[in-house]
Amino acid sequence: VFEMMDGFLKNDPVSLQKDILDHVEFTVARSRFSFDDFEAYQGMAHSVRDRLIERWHDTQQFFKKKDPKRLYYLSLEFLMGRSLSNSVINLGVRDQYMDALNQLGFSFEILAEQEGDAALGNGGLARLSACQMDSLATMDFPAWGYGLRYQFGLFRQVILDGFQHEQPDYWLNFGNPWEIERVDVSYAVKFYGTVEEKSLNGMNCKVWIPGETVEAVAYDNPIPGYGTRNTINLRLWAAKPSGQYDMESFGTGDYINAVIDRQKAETISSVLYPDDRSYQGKELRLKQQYFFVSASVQDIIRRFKDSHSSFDEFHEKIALQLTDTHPSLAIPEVIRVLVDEEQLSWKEACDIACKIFSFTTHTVVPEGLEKIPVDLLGSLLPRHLQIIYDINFSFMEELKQRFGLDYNRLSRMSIVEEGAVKNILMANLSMVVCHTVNGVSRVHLDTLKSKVFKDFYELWPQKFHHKTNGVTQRRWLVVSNPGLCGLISKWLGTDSWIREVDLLLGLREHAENEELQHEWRMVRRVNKIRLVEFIETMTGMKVSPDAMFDVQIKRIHEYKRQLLNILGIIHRYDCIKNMKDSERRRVVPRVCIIGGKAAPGYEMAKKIIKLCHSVGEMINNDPDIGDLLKLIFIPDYNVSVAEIVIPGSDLSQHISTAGHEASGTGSMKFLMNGCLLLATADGSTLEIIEEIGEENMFICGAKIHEVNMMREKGETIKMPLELARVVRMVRVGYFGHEEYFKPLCDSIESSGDFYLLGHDFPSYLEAQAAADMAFVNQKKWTKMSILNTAGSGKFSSDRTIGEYAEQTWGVEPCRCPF
Ligand code: 26M
Repeated sequence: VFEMMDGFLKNDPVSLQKDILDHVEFTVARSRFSFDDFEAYQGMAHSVRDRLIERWHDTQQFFKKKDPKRLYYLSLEFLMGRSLSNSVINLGVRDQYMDALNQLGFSFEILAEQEGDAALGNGGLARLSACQMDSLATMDFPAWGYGLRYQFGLFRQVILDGFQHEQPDYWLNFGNPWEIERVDVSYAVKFYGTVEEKSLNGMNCKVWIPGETVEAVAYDNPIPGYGTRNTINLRLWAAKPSGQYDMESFGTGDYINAVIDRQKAETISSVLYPDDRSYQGKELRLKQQYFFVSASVQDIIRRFKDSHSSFDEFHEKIALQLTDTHPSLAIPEVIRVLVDEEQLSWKEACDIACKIFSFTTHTVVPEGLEKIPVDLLGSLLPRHLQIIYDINFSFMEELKQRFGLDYNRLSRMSIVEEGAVKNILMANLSMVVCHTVNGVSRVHLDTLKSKVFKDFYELWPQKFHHKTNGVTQRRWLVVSNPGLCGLISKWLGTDSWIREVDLLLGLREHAENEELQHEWRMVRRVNKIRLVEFIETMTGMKVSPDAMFDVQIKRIHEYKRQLLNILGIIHRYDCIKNMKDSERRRVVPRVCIIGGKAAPGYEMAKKIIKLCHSVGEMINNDPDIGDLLKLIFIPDYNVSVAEIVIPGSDLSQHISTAGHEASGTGSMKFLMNGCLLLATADGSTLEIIEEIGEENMFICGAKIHEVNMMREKGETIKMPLELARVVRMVRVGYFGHEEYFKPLCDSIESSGDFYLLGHDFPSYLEAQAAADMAFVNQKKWTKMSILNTAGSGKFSSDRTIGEYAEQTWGVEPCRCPF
């Protein structure tokens, strides 16, 4: 069926056309003479898939031959979004496919929109994992990702009467051309049971007699690099009933029930937990974590043993990166396999574990750290609990040696938290065993050292590092903003910045060039019009592209302060209402856009969404206001929505209470796309200020040390009048639902204003006014916009991954020849 050249699939438009049609006929099973957009998408996707598989094979064979140190990237969440555009761009065959499709009478853009998002994650952490996979592939690192193949990804958000409702995400219902099912790659994962002591060759051994077995089946997702043949693997595990034991059935009823019972095994990988805040001690979540970890560790050890006869070289060939503590059961699992199954000594196993594991934490608050009730762990994984106790015993001995009998310190640092319910603290376990812990921005590392992990920092300062997050310019510029991309390449005289992002700096010298400025505005205008059309489709609202598009899109959280944004909008509305006509003529028209999901159990976040709708309802229908102000809530925010919204935004908000956002990666995507930032000095925005200068941003709010001081002193400030006024409007029911909104008002006025909206409101309004002023001067604005893109190089995940590879993992590129 395939047209080959030199043993490779051919990529000229004629071959691609034939290929697409063959897939429409034989894979999709439609007539090659009559098929719709979705079928065309499927045909094309399968043709792209063939090319991915081709390179994936070559890469894996090459890695096998070279046997370099490999990185295994373990994450319970990956937010991959769509794959079609990204794949053809990274494979370098976009133009050829466009030609092929045009000749068939289809449009590439329309086909790309047929694809649904792969949303196997919640937010920042999960999208970071996806960006890092792209960089690992592009930079030729011998890496593998491991994750869970949830049957239901992050819930779909439906808004009814302004309230969020959650619906299941049936992302696999129409098939998934981007995965390869490996029925032959599967492992037994065991749960429950007991541990017995046995004597083996005179040695005292622990034997785990499990009570339940579930099968983990591999699904491989090829990740193509850009400008390289390298295509790495993201292996996701799905749970299936184990085929290990034949069922004893007595009569039909038992047989039927036995089959139904076994089918329940599949629930383990059925649904993603939609909370990106805290651990809740749920058994199913713990099962997911161990299921994923156990399958991955078995796979890694099997691959190692394929080409090595002892474990001497294990740590020289393998680095295991834990994305937060979610996969940290990998630590006792590796030790268990080495000791119980491979007969290594306890010391040998622990030494290996200490050399291969590193972890990155993505939280700032101690409440965000993961805890597992000892009873739960002991019943689900009895042997692992023993191993954790043994690790803790040695660790406590080490601490006593070092600090003497300082019981307070011992209890603070213990992996076992004593109390009414005993817990295992996964962060402490990770701290003890991992050779490195990374923060996700410089200030995040400071917080880890001085607060969350203070004791551990005193003990092991050399373990603490940071790798400021980054995002991939392939997805966030090349895929999502082709217009700007073309313009950048034209003015730099090269498209090499797609692999070497620092070249973007070259735009600086042209920032005031009128021709570039004009073209820059034109491209941005086209993107805004695309966003206008998208808003109309999603919400039925018509907005004007002449207005300033002011955007805040991210998960809804109190600390991210969407409430501050909405209260600011009410203030703006109130001001405009009270203006004379002459003043109104000077108002800069704004379209305020908010989007994001609230965790289903997070009541305050859900109230913020409703408030946004109620305020929007009033403002958008006020004939007094017209186009001067609009408030739009974009429903069901996800990766592909971000790809449309970010390139079309003028101003974006990143206004977390200082000290609460570990990093934040949305800001980086806006920065690259030439959108200006209105931000507090927190997480990554502090480093953005260093790159582009304070004069090119709108900064507001308390600084981190001020927040800390105010909290320590329990200082309460007097509510600023402007804030008191807008809160009052909400309180007295100006926007309806006064009972429902009361807790929001109370959080500011009666419960100590933990997130400091009162303190930050005046400077927030000032920053907003400064943005208005700047927008009036389009020359100045465009210059700032160009400087944003020019200064965004540091925030590429290529830089982040380069640092991890060199400083944390010790892995080197391994480039498959073309
Ligand atoms: C935990 C237990 C049960 C279910 C879900 C969770 C859980 C899942 C995701 C908890 C937290 C999760 O993610 C946290 C997260 O996304 N953190 C963000 O990470 C980004 C990448 O480093 C940073 O840029 C953000 O600042 C940080 O909030």
